[in-house]
Amino acid sequence: MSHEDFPTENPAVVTCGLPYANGDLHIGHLRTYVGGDIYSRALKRLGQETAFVSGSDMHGTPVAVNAEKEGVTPESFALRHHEKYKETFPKFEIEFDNYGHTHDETNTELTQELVRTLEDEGYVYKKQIPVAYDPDADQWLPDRYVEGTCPYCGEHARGDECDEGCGRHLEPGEIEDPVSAITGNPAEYRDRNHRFFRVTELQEYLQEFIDRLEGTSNAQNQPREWIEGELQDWCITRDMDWGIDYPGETEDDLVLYVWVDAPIEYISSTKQYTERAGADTFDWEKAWKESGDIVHIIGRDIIQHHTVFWPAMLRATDHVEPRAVMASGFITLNGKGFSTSRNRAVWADEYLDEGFDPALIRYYLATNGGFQQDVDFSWEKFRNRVNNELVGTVGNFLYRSLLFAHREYEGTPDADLSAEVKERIYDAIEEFEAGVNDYSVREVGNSVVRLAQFGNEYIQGHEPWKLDDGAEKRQVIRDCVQIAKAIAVLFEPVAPGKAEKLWDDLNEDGDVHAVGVEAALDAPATTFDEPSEPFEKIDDERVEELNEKLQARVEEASAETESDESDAEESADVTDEHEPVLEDRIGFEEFQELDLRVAEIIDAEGIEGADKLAKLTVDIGVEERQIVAGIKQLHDLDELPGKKVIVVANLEKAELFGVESNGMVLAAGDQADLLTTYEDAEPGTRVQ
Ligand code: B3M
Ligand code: ZN
Repeated sequence: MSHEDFPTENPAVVTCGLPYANGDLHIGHLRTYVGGDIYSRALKRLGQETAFVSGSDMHGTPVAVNAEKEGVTPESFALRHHEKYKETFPKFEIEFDNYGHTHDETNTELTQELVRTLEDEGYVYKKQIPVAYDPDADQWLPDRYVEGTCPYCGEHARGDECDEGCGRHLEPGEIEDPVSAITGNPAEYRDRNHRFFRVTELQEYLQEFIDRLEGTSNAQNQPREWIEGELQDWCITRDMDWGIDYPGETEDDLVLYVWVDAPIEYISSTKQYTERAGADTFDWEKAWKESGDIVHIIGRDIIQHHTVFWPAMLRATDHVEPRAVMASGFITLNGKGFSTSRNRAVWADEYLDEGFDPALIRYYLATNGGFQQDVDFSWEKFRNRVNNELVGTVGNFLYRSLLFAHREYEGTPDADLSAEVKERIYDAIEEFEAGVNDYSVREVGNSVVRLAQFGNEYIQGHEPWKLDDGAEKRQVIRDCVQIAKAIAVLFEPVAPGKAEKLWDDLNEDGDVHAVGVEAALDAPATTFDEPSEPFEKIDDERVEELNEKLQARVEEASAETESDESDAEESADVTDEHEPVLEDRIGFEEFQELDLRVAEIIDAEGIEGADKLAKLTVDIGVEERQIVAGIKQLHDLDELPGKKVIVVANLEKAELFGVESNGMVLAAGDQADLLTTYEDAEPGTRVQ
């Protein structure tokens, strides 16, 4: 069964993964929220009834551990961060219809109700399991309180997640060689009674579900190995004080595992929206119990929770299953991880304090790569995107055409829209709509930039400034004003404040945040004032200053934390230096032994069971080759066919994950930036 395209008759719910209320937000955190906001606004522009909801994740060890470090209660600690998030998101124009938190009454009640339903339906059983315990601290060690070795991949992992290795969710008792994160001492395993959710009983359902699931391909594909292979029942209780109490009597005073009540907040938050806005505006019960189109937007590290446990829970409690999961890649800063403890981050507050408009970072995060690709942020790249695309393409078109229209005609000249431009705007609307249906916020943004690009070519090609006043000149300017209006409508999801200002400049009535895409073709207002320049260039000195500030902060923080080993959370190197050049030189003849060729990618698909590997079919001019490359999570594989790359054609054959690799594709750096040709060398051409 495939889903009907958006817009549908159903109420849609767009959700963003709940941020743990445990620290400051940096721009890396914003990616999923910006993505979610753009996606929900785009749906609304298509006329889809939509609720955009999220909330703070208050429970669990990520909060408890940090509160303990500060010596405050988890509740006051989490509430403080919750308030801060609630205040920060709107400053980035991330406007949830409801932003709640997991510790509020709505979520506490709903969570307990759902768990009771799970019990009533026979999905819960009691089982004795070994739980890590720190005898020195006299404390149980749930989740992040214990570290050790992942039983699946052998990497260092924390209690409930193999965060440095295979990324799997780990069940209590699974981690090997457990060590207490409180005292650093080896932990003991002691037997405890816990409650389990029979996920395994839903295996068949999950197999069908995953075939129906839409969204990004990582979310559609990664879960298959979990669902088809080692599906496990899921321990839903923890030995902690902080959390939602397990409903009813339990002998051991258990709370629910944070991953039970966290996704339920998606429902609770929708319910609060209905309670505030009325069921006529949005009916949460219809959305979650009858016929909603539910779209979850998350980071790719929590795919398993959203494609296995959560749908299993929804199914067992008779709720609507997710229609799509969009899982974003990670963000790096100058090619390396963000590091909170090393102050190696661009903080959300800092960005705003620098006076940058939210539209710029929204545009950057949304369009710098496909949603599932990793994105690198640097102030240089940021400047380039802003100056080239927002200022050079979009701003340039808007300002020059509207200024001309204002000066010559005090607004829109009297002429009908040309068929050519009408057609082009229709195409832009279609591209925008296709972006939504392909779950690509990048395409939503790019549809507008391409339209602006067309606008620039159009005005440049017709040179209205050289024309005498007459039908032709009026026609060209009339067309340009229409393109500007279409940009206001279609750019609203990516740059809501800028769209509003443009709408105002165009002297349009009504609310650009409420119109549908059709408004792009409605006749523009006949008069308008002198327009403002929508975007400002960022100059090189500014970039230098920003880099210096960042560098100084990192140095300061690393001096302070030199002896602090507690930085496992986000491993990052402090310096930005590259490796020195190898000292051993090689002769030209040695170099010539490498057969480097231009190749064209014909097909690219992920290799099942391998997180990082993709199988590429490439045309190297003389023949087609199959090459395995470690780029699965770094590139949108669907976009690779047709791209030119450079391959080592005479590398020894190898076999990876049972797949033969006949050559190697060259790529630069951790992000596997693929090498390509500057002009149009044919496949098969030797690189020398
Ligand atoms: N609070 C944050 C994370 O693991 C976690 C998400 C919950 S979504 C229901 O990324
Ligand atoms: Zn692992």
